[in-house]
Amino acid sequence: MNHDSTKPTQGRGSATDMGQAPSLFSPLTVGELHLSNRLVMAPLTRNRAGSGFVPQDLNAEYYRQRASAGLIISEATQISPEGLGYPDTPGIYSAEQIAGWRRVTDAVHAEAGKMFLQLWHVGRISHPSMQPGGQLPVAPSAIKPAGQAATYEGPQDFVSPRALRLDELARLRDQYRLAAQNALAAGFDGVEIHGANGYLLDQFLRDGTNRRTDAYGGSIENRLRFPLEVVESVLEVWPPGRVGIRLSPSGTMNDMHDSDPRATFGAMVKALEHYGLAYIHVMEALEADTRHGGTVIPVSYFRAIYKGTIMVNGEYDGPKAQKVVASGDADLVSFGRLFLANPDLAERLRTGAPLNVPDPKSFYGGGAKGYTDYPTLAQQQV
Ligand code: 8OZ
Repeated sequence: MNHDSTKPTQGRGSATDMGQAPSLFSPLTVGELHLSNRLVMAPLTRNRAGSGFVPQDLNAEYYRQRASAGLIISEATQISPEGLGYPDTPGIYSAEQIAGWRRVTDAVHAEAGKMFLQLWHVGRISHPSMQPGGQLPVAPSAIKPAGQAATYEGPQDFVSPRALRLDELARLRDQYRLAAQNALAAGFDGVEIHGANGYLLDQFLRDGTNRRTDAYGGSIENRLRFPLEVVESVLEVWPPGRVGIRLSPSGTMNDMHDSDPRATFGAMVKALEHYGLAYIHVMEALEADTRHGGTVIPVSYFRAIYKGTIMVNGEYDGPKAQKVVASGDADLVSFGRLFLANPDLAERLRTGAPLNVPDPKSFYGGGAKGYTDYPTLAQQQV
């Protein structure tokens, strides 16, 4: 193993390149960044932004505590008021939000951490009560998701969204570009485009949600068009080595379906290769996806297609993460719940220390409890 190496390796640290299997705990150069290890804090919605969807000092403290991750990806952050779909998620479209995020990035950088902002538009996964002027949420096509939106008044049935007109897509691309610009002003090290979990870009990718008959629907090439245009809009602001994108090829969350996910996401990943992004972030099937009949596509399917850096996510523990990195099927592993409950997760996994158990009751909303009060090993040993 390569635990002692301090020299970053460039991009894919395959076993043959290095003469030995890469370790989860060894540094890696990812795009323009030198990461101190390959453990990433996954984006986690926590619904604790302040009024105006502005990050607070409490949020800065939460991220600061987790700065020993090789990279932190922020919670999903709406790019515009119409991108909102849940209570108290932060935004990146106002001066106050930029200033709030600046406090977060300053806190993470003071601990030598690195942090990307996740750019998010929920599309149809919203509700008129969350939308400017009570308008309908927008989506590629007017197809109502099964289920309920999480509104300020509690769960309410989803509505049929309004299909975006062709002449509106430029406005949305502008929102992504402006949000990317704001992320730069807020001091982030890069951005991750949220293309997963049934939100706007995923709604364009899959044929269960995209029934458009114009250049943005129908063939796979057409369904990829808008998400790839968004990538290009973000690349007008950031160099490719500071941009990632998250995809959920096996995901069923938010009532998602595709008639041929291997073909759809295989084509997407192949198309992304051309841009030379920092990474693609691939979610594998979760237990719930398997239960809901999702097509299980392992990350190895994408490894065979994509030459760049791959981050994998999906209920990984330490040994499983080490195994996938050593195999070369992924270069980075992101952890959600484990990072939520273990601010010093990298240290705990490296030393095989016991882990704090996450408490689902405090995942979404609330204050410091279940947010900034999970102890480090050092705090537990006092
Ligand atoms: C859980 C609750 C609300 C939102 C995602 C942004 O799945 C989310 C999310 C997760 O990507």
